[in-house]
Amino acid sequence: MTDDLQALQAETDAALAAATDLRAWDAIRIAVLGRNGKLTALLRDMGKIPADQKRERGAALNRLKEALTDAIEARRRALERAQLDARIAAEGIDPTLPPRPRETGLIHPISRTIEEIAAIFGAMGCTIAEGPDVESDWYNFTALNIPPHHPARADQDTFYLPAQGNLPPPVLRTQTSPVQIRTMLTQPPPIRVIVIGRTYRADHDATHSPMFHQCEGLVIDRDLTLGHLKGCLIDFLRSFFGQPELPVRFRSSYFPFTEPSMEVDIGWNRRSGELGKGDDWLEILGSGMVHPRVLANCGIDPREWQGFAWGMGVERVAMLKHGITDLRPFFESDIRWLRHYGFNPLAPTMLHEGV
Ligand code: 2NL
Repeated sequence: MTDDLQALQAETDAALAAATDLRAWDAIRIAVLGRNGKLTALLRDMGKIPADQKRERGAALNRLKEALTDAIEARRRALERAQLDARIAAEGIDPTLPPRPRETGLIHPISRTIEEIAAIFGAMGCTIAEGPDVESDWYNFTALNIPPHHPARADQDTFYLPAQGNLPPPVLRTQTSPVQIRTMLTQPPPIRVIVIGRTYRADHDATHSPMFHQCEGLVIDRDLTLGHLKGCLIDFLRSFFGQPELPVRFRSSYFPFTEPSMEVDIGWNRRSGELGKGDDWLEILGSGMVHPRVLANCGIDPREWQGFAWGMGVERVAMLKHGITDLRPFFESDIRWLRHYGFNPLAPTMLHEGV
C-alpha cells in the first residue's frame, strides 16, 4: 500500500477510536466515504494514474475501501452497543429476567348482566336512576303502599339501622323501588326509568345472599295498559336471552304496590336447564300496573296518569343465562370462579348485534 493510502487508513482508525458517540462517528463516515470524502476523492483520481500503475493502485484502493467500510461499520456496532449498555445500566433493567405474566382483567358476570339490561331498556327509551342504599321507612315501605304492621314488612327480612329520635328506624333498602318513588317525586311524568342496584335482606343460604342486585323499571304515561307492560317485558326477555321466540307467560299475582299484579314466566326444560325449550315454566319477573295509591303518594294524579312497573333479581337472570348454579361465588372474589365466568372486556357481545 502506498503512503497516502496508509495515511488515510491510520487517520480513519484514529478518528474512529476517538469518536465516542454516533454523531461523531457519522461525521467520520461522511468525511471518508461520502460524496466529497477522502476515499471517494482517491477513487475519482484514478483517472490521473499512469496506465502501468492503474492495476496495482486500483486493487489497493479496493482493499482500502473494504477495510475502511468494515472498520466504520464495526465502530457503529460498538458505539450502539455501548449506548445500549449505558442505558441498561442507568435504568437498572435486568434483561435476563423472564417477562412478567400479563393479567387481563375480566368483567364480573353481575357487571356484564347490568350492562346488558341497561342497553336493552336504554334502547326502549329508559334512563337509569340511582338512589341511596340506606333508606327511610317511608321511601322503602310506606310510599309503596306497605303501611306500618303490613305483613309485607315482616316477610321481607329487613336490616334495620338504629333509629334517630322518634322516627322509624332507617333500613337497608329491601328493593330498589324507593328510587322510583324519589324519581316520581322529583320528575314530572311521563317517566321511563330503570333502577339497578344493591338491595339487602337478612337471609343467607345457597340461593339467598344478604346483599344482592335488583333491576326494577317504571313507566308513567297517559293511557298505559297491561298490553304495554306485556309488550315491553316480552321484548326485553327475548332480547336478553337472545331467543326471538322465547315463550313468555303472564300469571296473575299480588304485590302491595301494583294492581293488577302479574308474575312473568319463561319456557324452559327443568331437567336440562335449557331455556326456551321444554314444557316447564320458570318465574323470572314480577310486574304490574302501578297502584293508584302509590301514584297519589308521589303527587301524580292516577286519573290522568297510569304506570306499569316490574322487578327482577340480577343474580337470578345472570345464573339462568350462563348456567351458573350457585349464588354464593358471585361475592366471594375467588379468582378461579372469576376466570371461568368472567367476560373478556374486549370481546364483542350480543349487544353489538343490536337489541
Ligand atoms: C320482584 C317483583 C316488582 C315493582 C317491583 C314497583 C315500583 C314502584 C311502583 C310499583 Cl315505585 N311497582 N316495582 C312492581 C312489581 C314487581 O318486583 O319479584 N322483584 C324481584
